[in-house]
Amino acid sequence: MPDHAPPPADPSLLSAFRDILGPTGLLAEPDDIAPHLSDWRGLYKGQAMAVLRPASTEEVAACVKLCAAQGIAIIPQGGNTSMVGGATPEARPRQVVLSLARMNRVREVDTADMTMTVEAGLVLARAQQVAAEHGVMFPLSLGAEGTAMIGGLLSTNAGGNTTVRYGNARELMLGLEVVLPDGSVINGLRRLRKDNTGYALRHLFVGAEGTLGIITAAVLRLFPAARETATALCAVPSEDAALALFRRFRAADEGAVRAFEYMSGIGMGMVQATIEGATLPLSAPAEHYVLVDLSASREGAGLRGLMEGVLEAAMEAGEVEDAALAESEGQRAAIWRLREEHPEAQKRAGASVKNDVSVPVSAVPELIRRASAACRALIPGSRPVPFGHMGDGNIHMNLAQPEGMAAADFLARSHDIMDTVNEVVRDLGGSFSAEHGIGRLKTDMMESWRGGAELDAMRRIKAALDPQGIMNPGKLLPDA
Ligand code: FAD
Ligand code: 2HG
Ligand code: ZN
Repeated sequence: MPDHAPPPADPSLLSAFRDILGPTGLLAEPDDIAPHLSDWRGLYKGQAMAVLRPASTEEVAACVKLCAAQGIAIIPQGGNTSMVGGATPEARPRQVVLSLARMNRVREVDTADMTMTVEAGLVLARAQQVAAEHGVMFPLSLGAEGTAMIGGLLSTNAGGNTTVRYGNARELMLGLEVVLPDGSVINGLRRLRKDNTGYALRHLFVGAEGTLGIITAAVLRLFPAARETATALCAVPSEDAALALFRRFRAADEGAVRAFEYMSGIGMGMVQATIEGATLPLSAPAEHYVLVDLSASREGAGLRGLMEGVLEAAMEAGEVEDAALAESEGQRAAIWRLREEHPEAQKRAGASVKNDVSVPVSAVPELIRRASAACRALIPGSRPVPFGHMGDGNIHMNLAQPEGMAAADFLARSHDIMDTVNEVVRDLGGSFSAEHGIGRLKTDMMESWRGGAELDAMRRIKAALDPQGIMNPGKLLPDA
């Protein structure tokens, strides 16, 4: 049986789901189910007897009740852009994928309270667009924003490019509606900035990766729209210079920095080699790059002057070799494209191992240097491709296969590579899981990073809310 073939379906069960969901709410044919059974990188494959596509919270609750009564596992799925196989079912019998894609309504936008109440299946780019139509902004921003959904973003506590200014998904959420593993519903769609009524249960579900319940709707925070921006791509001589530049901008006007992203020469080379129309707006390639994005909610904020002033001082200090300032929205988008195409370029350039790690911001240069050297020593010819959110300490310390090596041979070393990077991360007081989550990829690392009382408390929370273990089995927590 191929990996993605569903186990023999129980017709009476399927018809019970169909009664709840209607004919368009249930996928049971192998060809229809297949796209939901693997991840975007094609690293994981699993099985499911059906894909449930509820259109309302009531339908989600009814499906979950039925699953709980029948002991059927549920894999919640949003845009399926997880980097860690979090939304991909395992090869277990008796499980369903529950897709939130049809729950994509904006229930309310309130520009007095600066909140937006949306359903879990709303795609992030659409949330941004709706906010803009109301003259405000939803600031979460990442490469997968055209596909990733609010429920998935909250369930992974996604970070992205703007964490340095606005925080992670958690900081952008005020209230949640959640269907618990027994089918009961927590209606916590409150839009309060202060709400200390007992345990902050809403925060338990953020970053829980679908292991504690299903987020069906959320109250999100809105912000004033950006009325002025300034964006630059800088060539810098070293990782230390990149950090020094960040400190310069922070000292000049911390509130203006919307994103501060690091890229390596190798990564930029891959983007130029594999992505059509990706052109470097600088006179020569460099070993290190930084993308600085400034924004202000008021016109006449003088961001261009701020950008030029800081870059001039940095050039005098030898921290910047060359810089290109965007002169139009088109140029700004072109600079951002060089950054956002890094994951796709890596995918096209062959096999790679991802290490989504974080360290204190001050330790980023040392992380990049030490982890790169350790990886090269482990696999001669391999190419470190560190890039990411330098301003918040989160670097994607990825490793690309040596040219000419068989992808399978390289991927067989994945855990050695992750261990090698993580050793440096641990030494620098960092985390092995910064913004993508644990998913299927990293469960076996939980014991050594969060063992003892911390992991024990997590297990007890899981057992209390999901005693049957039906919510997204095999993810986040290692098997006891
Ligand atoms: P899915 O992949 O469908 O699911 C993710 C997890 O959440 C799974 O465990 C799933 O079971 C669970 N889940 C989904 N919906 C629900 C729900 N309603 N209730 C309960 N559990 C649920 N991530 C970042 O943090 N920062 C980035 O900069 C970033 N850039 C990316 C760029 C690219 C090109 C790609 C492909 C991915 C990127 N990601 C990034 C990773 C990914 O987009 C995020 O993890 C995102 O939050 C996943 O959203 P999703 O809707 O696709 O969720
Ligand atoms: C990004 O920042 C994403 O582009 C993806 O988090 C990182 O591909 C990666 O490793
Ligand atoms: Zn990232």
